[in-house]
Amino acid sequence: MSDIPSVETSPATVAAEPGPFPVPEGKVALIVIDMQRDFLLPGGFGETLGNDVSLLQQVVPPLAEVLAAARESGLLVIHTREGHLPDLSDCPPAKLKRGKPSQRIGDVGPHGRILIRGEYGHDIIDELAPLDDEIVIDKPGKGAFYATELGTILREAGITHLIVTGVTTEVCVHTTVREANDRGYDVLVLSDCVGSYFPDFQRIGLDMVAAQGGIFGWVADSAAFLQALKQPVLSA
Ligand code: TIU
Repeated sequence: MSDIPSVETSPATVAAEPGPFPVPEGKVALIVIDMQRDFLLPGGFGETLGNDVSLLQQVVPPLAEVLAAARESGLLVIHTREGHLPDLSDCPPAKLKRGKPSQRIGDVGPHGRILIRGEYGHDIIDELAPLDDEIVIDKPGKGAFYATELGTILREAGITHLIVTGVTTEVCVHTTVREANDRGYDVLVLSDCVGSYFPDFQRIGLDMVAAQGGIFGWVADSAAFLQALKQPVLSA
């Protein structure tokens, strides 16, 4: 046993609901979910489902700021894209037929074949384009863990805490948050960096995460997260 006392450090914390969310050094990843042209631009998948895609634009400026700060702080940054192989072999028939969209997955739209990997519309918007060394996960489902390498990547990187952003709040963000929570991750959703085509779902979707003492995770706005990234790591 050494006589030298070990130095304990306490991580920075984000002021969040239902309580402070720790940001332990080297254990936090930023996940940016499905900020694809197909969901944000007119003529994409989101619009074919009958949605007003302009509602999602407000997410872009705060998320761009969070992305820049995460890169500067050295957080692991992971982007996801929802979509399918050109032959649709990874698209369940039920998903293909669901709803009454004006065009279906795989049909040709103004941004290429809708929700198909490799097409212009499937890729991430220019404002949030991944850097060459950042991870991009292609997922066939709404959740980022289902049928992807995300769990392995996080485990191998020693990640325990996730900052979740992207679209849409009640669909791919919620599904991913629930998947992560069941796998033992602590998850913080940034309220102004997630967006929905439905204002009521946005509000209630966020409430659902942090209700019951944080049944799925924590919620804070981007200002609180950016503030925490500036906090020094304190020695106890
Ligand atoms: N329709 C809708 O709100 N969302 C999706 O289909 N996918 C994602 O949320 N990414």
